Amino acid sequence: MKVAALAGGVGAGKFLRGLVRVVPPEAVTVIVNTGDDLTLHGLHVSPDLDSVTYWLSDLADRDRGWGRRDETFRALEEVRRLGGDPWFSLGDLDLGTHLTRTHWLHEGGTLSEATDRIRTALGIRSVILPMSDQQITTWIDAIDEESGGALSIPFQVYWVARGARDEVKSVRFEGFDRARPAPGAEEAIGDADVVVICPSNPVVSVGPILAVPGLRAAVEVRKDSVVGVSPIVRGAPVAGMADRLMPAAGLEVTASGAAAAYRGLLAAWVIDERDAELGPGIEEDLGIRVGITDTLMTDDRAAERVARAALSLLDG
Ligand code: FO1
Repeated sequence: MKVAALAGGVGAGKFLRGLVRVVPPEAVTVIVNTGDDLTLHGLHVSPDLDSVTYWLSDLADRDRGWGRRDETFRALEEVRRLGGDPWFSLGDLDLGTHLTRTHWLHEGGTLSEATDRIRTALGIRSVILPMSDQQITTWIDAIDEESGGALSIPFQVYWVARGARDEVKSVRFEGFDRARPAPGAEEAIGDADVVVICPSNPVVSVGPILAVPGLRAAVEVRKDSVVGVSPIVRGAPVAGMADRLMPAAGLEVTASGAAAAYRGLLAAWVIDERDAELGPGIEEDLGIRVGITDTLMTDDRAAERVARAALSLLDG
């Protein structure tokens, strides 16, 4: 069975570790959001690509969710001592990834090529693709918490530098009109037996992927084979900031609201057992099948259970 997975960061990383216990890792192609990418200290940083890569290679820090396990931050401490502004915490091991990727990009390689070299070097057998080799940037239009004025900032400035304190008005994807899907992304979706939408933020993780010209249409034609997993449990995101961003996109912060983000793209949706009462409403509203399980992925066994629940919904 071939699987194509649309993925953001932490929730997707955890889920994918379960997925590759259910299907052979080499049968999985992961298409990852790069709308959060940023340039820091001259380095190209791809937080969601790195989260997926670190989780699949079992190098991720399970407690923090992002970055490397057994990480140190000595280089950034030095940046601070010298008067630089290390507002985004890049660990010493993580910096090795950014240095290598940036070097290959400067040599003329593409982000897909760099991503493939990194995942191969780390022994990952699944294919990991950025959504596009062209830069698409997620911008947040918000109200400045201090001045009350309008603010337009890249996603990581909103989330990390400003601690998500500003009220979000809208989310924009800059550059998508000049972007193409990464080589192999449309084919992976077209060839897959199952397309999985990972438990990621529908607005700023999966939203940018679907904004890449051609990718929404590629998923739409496969909608009878698409299953998603809710990132929302009991009205709150399991990780991240979906509660601040979904209302700005006109979505209720519930498992139903997250499903509604994919109206017309899904055959099935997995919700948490704590939200079981929402199941019939989602089935009726979206005309899809709903599966119910414990979706909290505290370890790989739990993630495997969620992956099995998702895949079994499309059986027969
Ligand atoms: N998130 C934070 O809240 N603070 C950080 O300093 C931070 C650094 C960081 C470095 C590398 C990386 O791959 C991810 C990092 N993240 C950090 C996570 C990231 O900001 C977001 O959680 C994801 O982009 C959302 O999917």
